[in-house]
Amino acid sequence: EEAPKSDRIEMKRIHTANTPISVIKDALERPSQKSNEAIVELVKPIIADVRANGDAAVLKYTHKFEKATSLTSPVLKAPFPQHLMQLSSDTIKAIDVSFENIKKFHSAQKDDKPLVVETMPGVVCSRFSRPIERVGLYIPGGTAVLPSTALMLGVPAMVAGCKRIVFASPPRSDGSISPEIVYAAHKCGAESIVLAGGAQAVAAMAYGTESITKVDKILGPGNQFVTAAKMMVSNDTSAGVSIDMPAGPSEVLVIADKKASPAFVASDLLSQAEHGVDSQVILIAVDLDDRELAAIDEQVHQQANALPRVDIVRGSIAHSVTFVVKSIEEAMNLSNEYAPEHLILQLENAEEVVPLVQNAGSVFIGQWTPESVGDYSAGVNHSLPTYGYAKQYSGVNLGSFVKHITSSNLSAEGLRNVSEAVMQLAAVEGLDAHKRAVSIRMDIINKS
Ligand code: HSO
Ligand code: ZN
Repeated sequence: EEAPKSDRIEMKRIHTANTPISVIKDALERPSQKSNEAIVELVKPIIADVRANGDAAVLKYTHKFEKATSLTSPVLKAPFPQHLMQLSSDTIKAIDVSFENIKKFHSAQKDDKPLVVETMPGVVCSRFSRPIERVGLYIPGGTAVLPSTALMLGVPAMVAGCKRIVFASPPRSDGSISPEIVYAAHKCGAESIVLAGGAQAVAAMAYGTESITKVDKILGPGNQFVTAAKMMVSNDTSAGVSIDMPAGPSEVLVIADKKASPAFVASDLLSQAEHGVDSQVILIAVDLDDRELAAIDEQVHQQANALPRVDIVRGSIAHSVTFVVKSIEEAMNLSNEYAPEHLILQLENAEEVVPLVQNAGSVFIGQWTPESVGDYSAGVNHSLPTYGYAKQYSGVNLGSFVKHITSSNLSAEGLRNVSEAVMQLAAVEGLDAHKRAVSIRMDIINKS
């Protein structure tokens, strides 16, 4: 049965060949976010309250926002009781398989051998990494529970060797936390789970409370309150805390050619569209004709209507768009300009196109690689830059949990070799003590 026209779940379509650049640029804009200032005004007093009143303030906000009025402690400490991680064996298996793959891929990113370079004879520079000691990992609540996000943050923290791993996630109204998240936290060696969400959770981890560990870095996606709070605490030098990256709504860009299966293409678009009404999905169709485009539209409509989250999809599809372009090069130019969080290449020669990728969080290559595999189990991380930040940020990776320390080690010969350069530059800068620290040693070396 044909749905009435107005109920059609359909992306708008733009043929780039007969469309002004300004219209194309507009269509590539992200849906606008609520004004940042309004959010900051809401978040500020919450952060101040948690900072001043610790556990009591955190609990107060959890009672208020999560309606978890029975909760008497804002934190669940390890070892987590078995009855809080009761799961079906299928779910345990799924988490275990994903855990192992994520662990394998992130372990391969280790650089625990120091990098050593002799820049001049006797001048040895080196760089070595150390884990960030205490990390706070935020797992959003909201319309879907996301134990996969707990793995994407917890596994690299564990692999990196972070000493203290703290999770935070808003509890359900009965005060409990989903057993999948508790199990993931257990597998990653977390010391505790903060039972709070929003700005209050971020503030608690940034400053610490009587029962919540102060951390050195806070990672993880969240709504605009979480993002605003992360930005604010990372700007407060007295907190001494850093963050991963600004997070926005999820997005995918699919590039498809004539050979791509309309059903596959639609399923990929919808898997991102179901995340939230503010999600954005973009299709770039390379040289498809009207009949081929209609086949994809039809699949989007049919598959969307069969989804439990069809109402969310309706919202996100409303601000999503199909571009019809003439060539792969044109498609890649648009994609690089948009800098998608996820880029799916449903192209016959997908692998050959990868060198043209300049800006993207994570790439899914060929028809057998739906984004879902990366969201859960392939091993790559799903915590990725959104909102165009793929132009300058990497997704979460092992490096997000370590820092690098450099060292220099000079012999007398090395100091001799570099001394003139140092003393001359110190003189240019008028910093005599710097110069003397070299000359005082050179006097000794020259005497011997
Ligand atoms: N695609 C989401 C991650 C996710 N998907 C979690 C399912 N669960 C943002 O990259
Ligand atoms: Zn997803």
